[in-house]
Amino acid sequence: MAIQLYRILPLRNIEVSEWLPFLNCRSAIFALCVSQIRSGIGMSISSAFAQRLILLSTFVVCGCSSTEEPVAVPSFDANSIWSQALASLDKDGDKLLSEEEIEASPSLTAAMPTTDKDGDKQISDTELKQRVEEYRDDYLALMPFACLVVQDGYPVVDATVRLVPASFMSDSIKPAIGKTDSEGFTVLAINGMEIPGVQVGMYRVEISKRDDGEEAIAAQFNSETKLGQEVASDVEGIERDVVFELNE
Ligand SMILES: [Ca+2]
Ligand SMILES: [Ca+2]
Repeated sequence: MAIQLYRILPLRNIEVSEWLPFLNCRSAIFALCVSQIRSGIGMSISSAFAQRLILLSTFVVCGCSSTEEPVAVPSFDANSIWSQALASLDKDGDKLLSEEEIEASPSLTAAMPTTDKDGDKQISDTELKQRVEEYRDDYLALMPFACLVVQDGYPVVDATVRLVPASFMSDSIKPAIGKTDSEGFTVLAINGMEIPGVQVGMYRVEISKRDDGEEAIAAQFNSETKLGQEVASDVEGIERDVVFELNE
């Protein structure tokens, strides 16, 4: 019998009602184990309540049958990730990632506050491996991730937001995608998944919008993106909507 664990960090506009139909349709037996809930869950939760709540619950789904592959907790191989990071970023071959080398990776740049443990603006093997161990300790299959896309103070409507795993993590985690609504807001999901949520890890962010077949957003936000995002339970501000400002 397959058993999966989904620990869920709710964000604004993500309602429990969005998750329950998914879980019901794929579960012969459905058990909802609520831990660390400070008050009750209805079929929906208010925005304010969702914002205040840090760690909601553990869903245990047993006996699933579905054509959709279940989302497993990623298995991060720290040694492999470090080797791949060196191969793509360590240009001078000193087995240390310098500030200049890190600049080439928007995903690692975004993760510096949590990964650069000694604050010297460089990343050593110990630091990256420790961060990967922390991802493993999170033990999350999915984390809700919501964002706003803004340009010159206005929402960017109908833009596609992609979280693309860092090249050195592409074996461990999957890309996620979302499309902004009339408020420039979107909740991301792994490509092809109905259930919202993304995997813990480091991503570059690509934001694209087609107008008459032409890319309407500057290359520095898509094909040559400088945007990055780390997803993990201890990333500052992750429990709120992340704001991407497309100011050139
Ligand atoms: Ca180096
Ligand atoms: Ca360091």
